[in-house]
Amino acid sequence: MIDLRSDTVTKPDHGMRVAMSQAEVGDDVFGEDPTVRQLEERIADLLGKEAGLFVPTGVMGNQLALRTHTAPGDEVIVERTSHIFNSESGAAPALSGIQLNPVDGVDGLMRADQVRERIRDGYYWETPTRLVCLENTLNKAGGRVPPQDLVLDIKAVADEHGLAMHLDGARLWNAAVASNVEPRLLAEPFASVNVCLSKGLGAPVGSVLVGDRDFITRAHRFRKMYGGGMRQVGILAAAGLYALDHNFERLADDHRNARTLAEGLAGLSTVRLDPRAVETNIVIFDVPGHQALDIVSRLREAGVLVVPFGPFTIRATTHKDVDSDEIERALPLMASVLG
Ligand code: TLP
Repeated sequence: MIDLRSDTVTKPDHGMRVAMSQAEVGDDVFGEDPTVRQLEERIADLLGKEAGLFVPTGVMGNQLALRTHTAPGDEVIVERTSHIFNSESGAAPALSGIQLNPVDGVDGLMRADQVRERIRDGYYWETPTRLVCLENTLNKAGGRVPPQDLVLDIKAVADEHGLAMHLDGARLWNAAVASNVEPRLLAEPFASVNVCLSKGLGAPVGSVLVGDRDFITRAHRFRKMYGGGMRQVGILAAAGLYALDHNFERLADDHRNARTLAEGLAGLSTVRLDPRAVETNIVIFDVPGHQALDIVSRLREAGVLVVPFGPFTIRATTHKDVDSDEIERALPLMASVLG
């Protein structure tokens, strides 16, 4: 099977497992795990922020950010296709008592004037806007990297209204490699950023939420409240440190493989896809007139795993555990279903 369902399906390699087995550990609830400290400080530094907090998942990192930036009854502006709005099990209203205000962007991108129109800070009967969330890369928009000038335009509007910005940077590493921009520059406009170690970087688990020291101190309390206080978790942090050392630059291979896959798929009669839109490791394509679920199960029979991303839309994701040979092998298998 060639597994292109997600970049979350990778398995820790030998080197990563050795690093995990040798990690120095302590009880992180007592703040005594040196490997966790090292990971938190390293990622905070890479993203140009004062402090970091190791959390088990991207969802927890995002939700801690929402909880820490807001109070119950507040509103947060998001883009309609964002992960926070669509794929976090209703956590924002359930755990923070907040309302999400979704803006319809184009290819996952909101414009600054759309954000301005949604801000409510006038009458007391309105739901006060507190935060604007962006995503990089844009998962549902096929791994696109939001142009930085657009991010800065939105930041200017947020500043005018005294709003903080949070970035769901689950795949910020991919964005940095694809655009050849330092992660800290991409993180700069945001008060808080969550980055994942368990996506393209290939660690088995873990995300890190970063921000200023006061923000992280408050998020730390909510992490405990959400049941995310972990103990000798340096074993997992070690996988993250290893991933940063060994799997960061190689993301460029995943991007090349995604482009090859997209170019091959674009030539198939059933597929609608613009390969030029593939900037990172995600390939989203439409199969007009066919049910995505049906095509996904036929592709499985042919030996390729992908996921449905809409009634007529499918996502394939490249990652560390599929090399260029497997992409070349996947294409004729996919053509046997889609050609
Ligand atoms: N995304 C997963 C699925 O939930 C769709 C995937 O396979 O892409 N933000 C973004 C942009 C994400 O894509 C994801 C995971 C998360 C947050 C949540 O991360 P985890 O799964 O670690 O909670």
